[in-house]
Amino acid sequence: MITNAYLLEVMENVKKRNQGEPEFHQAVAEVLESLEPVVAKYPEFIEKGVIDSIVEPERIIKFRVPWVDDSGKVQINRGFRVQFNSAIGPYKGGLRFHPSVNEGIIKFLGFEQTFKNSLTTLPIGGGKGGSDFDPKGKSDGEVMRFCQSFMTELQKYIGADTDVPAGDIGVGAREIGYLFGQYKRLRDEYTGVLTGKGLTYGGSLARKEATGYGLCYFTEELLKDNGTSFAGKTVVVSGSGNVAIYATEKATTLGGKVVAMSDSNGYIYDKNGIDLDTVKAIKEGRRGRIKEYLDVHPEAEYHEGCSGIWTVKCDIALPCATQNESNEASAKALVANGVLAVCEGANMPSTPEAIHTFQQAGVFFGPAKAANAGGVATSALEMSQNSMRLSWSFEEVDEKLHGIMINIYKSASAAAEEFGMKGNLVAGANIAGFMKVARSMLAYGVC
Ligand code: NDP
Ligand code: 2IT
Repeated sequence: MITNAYLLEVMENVKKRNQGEPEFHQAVAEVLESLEPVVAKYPEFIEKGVIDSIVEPERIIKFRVPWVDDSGKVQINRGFRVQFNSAIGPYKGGLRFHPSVNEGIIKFLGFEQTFKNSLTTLPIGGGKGGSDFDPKGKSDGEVMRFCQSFMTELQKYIGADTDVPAGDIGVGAREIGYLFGQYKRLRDEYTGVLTGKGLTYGGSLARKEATGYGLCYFTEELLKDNGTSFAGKTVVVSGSGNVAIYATEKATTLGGKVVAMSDSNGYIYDKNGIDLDTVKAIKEGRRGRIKEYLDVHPEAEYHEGCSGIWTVKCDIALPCATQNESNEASAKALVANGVLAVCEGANMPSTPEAIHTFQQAGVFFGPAKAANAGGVATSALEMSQNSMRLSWSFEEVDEKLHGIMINIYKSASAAAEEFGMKGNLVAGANIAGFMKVARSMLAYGVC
């Protein structure tokens, strides 16, 4: 709960100014609460207007995206780019294509991205974008026409030194290819304007794996600091997209056994451990549904509905699907089943009540901003390679990613301790991410 009168007023203003955007309010409330001891120690962040500024996006771009479907009908979607904060570098953050996308969702993601990107220690500001377009069930031609139309408008506002989008839900290698191709065509420019690109046209090795691998490197460090590891642990991973697949791969390599995964229809449970090649063939190969896993592994179980996955007994839970996918009831079920650690691969997958439940029960909790920062960190490494016009080996990128994730754990952990909240990585990540952005904003004066 926020108690500082000034921070309470900032929160009220955020609610007034951003009505009907509960996810954005949720993300801001969590950060402001974490900042209470920071503004007590450094009142200049209030006096010089940094707190008021940091909750207001620098720019919001909203546009119409017209495209023609396979039957010849004109379809209209809405596109967004929220350029949240450029204090420490060009806006950086993914694009999400999902029917649930609206301005509030993109704002919450752009806000969180600002602190996450700061935690990586790399020079990237915060931004996010997307559309309410649903790539599910669309042909490649429809997705291409949509992406080309989306980029025709977005290209006016982005650039390698201005704003560098990437993937998120519903935006993977296929979409990035269409988007980059259209940018290049319109601007006649071959620069690192997007990340997550294909390896033949400027992509970085290990970017595809980076969020999931980074999540497990972070989790391993948290476990190590508490005298344990992935070895021999039972793991549940929600989702079965980019983050979930590579989290499952790395958790398995580190000695864990992943027994459940999901999509928005339901979850699979395989007591023998998930066969990831089958999941990759279904999801990366043919964009199928997770229940098709049973066609290959009839001994596994499929359950309709996605929240049931949190009732599966496990030592480590890695939510990797979407925001607020784990609520108080899910958290209580995990705690009752003896969960040891919960680390967030998705952005804001746990509700505030779920986080409270984990913290009260002494569960090691790794918040999204810190735990899933490996994807954007590796995007920044892709930007470095593009600027140099050179590329690093998989091992080189993976080693840098590993070092970055260890460092993020350490700085979140140290910040929590410094401000009297030892072990509270939610507060630690928010504070550590805030300090660099806030000090830069102070240096710029009012701007
Ligand atoms: P993908 O599109 O590759 O996969 C998303 C997965 O989550 C799918 O299994 C999808 O199921 C499921 N999902 C999506 N929306 C919902 C929903 N409303 N309810 C239930 N399940 C849902 O996306 P990513 O793996 O890239 O992203 C997953 C999460 O990780 C997101 O929160 C994203 O913001 C975050 N993230 C991603 C990064 C990246 O580099 N890609 C970096 C850091 C965070 P279905 O197929 O049925 O829709
Ligand atoms: O939420 C995220 O950090 C991402 N979707 C990745 C953003 C990026 O620019 O790589």
